[in-house]
Amino acid sequence: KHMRYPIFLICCLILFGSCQPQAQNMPAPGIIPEPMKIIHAEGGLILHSQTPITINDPSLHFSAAQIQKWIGSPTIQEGSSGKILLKIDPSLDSLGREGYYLKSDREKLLIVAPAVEGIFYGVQTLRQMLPSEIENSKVADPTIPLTEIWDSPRFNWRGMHLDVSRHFFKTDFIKKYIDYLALHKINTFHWHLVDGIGWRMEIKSHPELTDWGAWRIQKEGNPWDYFEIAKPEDDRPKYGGFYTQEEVKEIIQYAAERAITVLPEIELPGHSKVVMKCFPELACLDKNGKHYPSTHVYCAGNPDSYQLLEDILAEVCEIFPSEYIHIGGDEVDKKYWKSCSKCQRLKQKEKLKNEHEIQSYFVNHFEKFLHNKGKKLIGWHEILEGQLSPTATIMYWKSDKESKEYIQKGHPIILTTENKYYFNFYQGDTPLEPVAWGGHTTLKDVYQYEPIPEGLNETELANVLGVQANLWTEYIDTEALAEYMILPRMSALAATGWNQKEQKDWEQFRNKLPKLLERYDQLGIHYAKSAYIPEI
Ligand code: TNX
Repeated sequence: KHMRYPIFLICCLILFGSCQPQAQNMPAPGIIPEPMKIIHAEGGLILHSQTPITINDPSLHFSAAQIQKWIGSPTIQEGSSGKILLKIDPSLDSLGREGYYLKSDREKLLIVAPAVEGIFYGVQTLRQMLPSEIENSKVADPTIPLTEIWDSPRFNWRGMHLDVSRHFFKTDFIKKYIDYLALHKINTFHWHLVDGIGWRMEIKSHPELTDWGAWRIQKEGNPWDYFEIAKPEDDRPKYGGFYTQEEVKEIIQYAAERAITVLPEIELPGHSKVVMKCFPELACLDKNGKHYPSTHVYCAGNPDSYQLLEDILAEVCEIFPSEYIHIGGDEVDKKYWKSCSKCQRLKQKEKLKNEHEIQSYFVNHFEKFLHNKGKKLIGWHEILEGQLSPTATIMYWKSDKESKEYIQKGHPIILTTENKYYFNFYQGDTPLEPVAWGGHTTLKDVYQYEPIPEGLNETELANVLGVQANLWTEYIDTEALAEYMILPRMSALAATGWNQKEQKDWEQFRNKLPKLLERYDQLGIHYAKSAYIPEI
């Protein structure tokens, strides 16, 4: 009779055990970009929705709130131990500000990093370990694989650009765009706010800039044809928009929470057609001493050009906390300077040898100006023509074939190599794709591109700050099309920005991608399905 009790007990235990949720074995997490080192163990950890999230520093609140949203934890509390713990620990300094350590065992989940950025990236890794449904709605008690991860990026600069000048994209979309960057651990959003016929940022000292530059005459037809600048007094239907300074601050804050720096670009001295419409007296003088009616270049011999740009940049520096300000500097048509008496006088006075040196004079003026405001200057690589200050940073945008030559010029450099990182290029079979500008760069081309050429010495290698892709929007007039052009190619850029050269593996990446695409589906992203052909 006594024997019955143990049997009864065992039965109870078995029954109780089967009521308890048991974590299943989980497949390897398949994270993009692949973490630096990952050890995958058998089994899984259930993240119970009743479990509070513990943080050891108030700056981690945003990351904790993301997890809370995904799994529905009731509270975020401060402390230094817990079943879901985010912890800043300066002793992990060797991982760098963006590095982190993540461990999930049968008991708990720990993400520890030397800085808030690393914690954010640890949480983005966790995100990809959770079911993709979390992107849409809370998933109670999800199971994550048991893993140990040590992670840290290859490049400090992992950028993504968006041209909002050719077509305006609303604040809500800019936030979505920033969300996409965050998911891929991209840390810089290059906001191309100004170009030929578009001026998108409110400048309080010169409201004319947006009065003219934010609007064009509404037109049916091809997106690249919406080129008629609307005069402020024109009462035909207008197309466009601009960001108020309040909205700009909101975007900067939104990005900062996601470990993203916003780099503003104000184009000078070229690509400024609408500025010349708005301030015709800043155009160069023709042979007859009259201002050119239609140029896109500031007159370098007119002190008012410098004054206007200083007023603008002063406001930009005030608002943007970024270390750098981008001043454009690409594709300046110097023929206007050549024929302009004011520019020629400047050339003589400053003993400038040619028009390239006028360009450097112009750029160096603003480098000093920015420097006095505590900022560093970035320009497209054309600013190297002439005598440039050695502290200026270059964004290189020509083909990968010549990038070595530019890296060796000795300036800090970011590679946005046109034939690999222009996401306005076609990505699939041309006849089947929406009309695009430029060449053809597939997902595989982006992934397999190694941005550092062979044969550089240590100093030259140290010049390379990192990589960035650009989205020029002459042909891209809708949010859906912008998403289509950047995704999934941005996941391949992210891999190059994050992973060491030896770690990259196309087969592995290709096999992991469908999981990320599921996440895009949950997020409702209009990504290019055509870009992913499993067998290629
Ligand atoms: C050149 S690339 C530009 C952009 C255009 C792009 C495509 C670069 C620095 N400048 O202003 O959008 O070509 O047309």
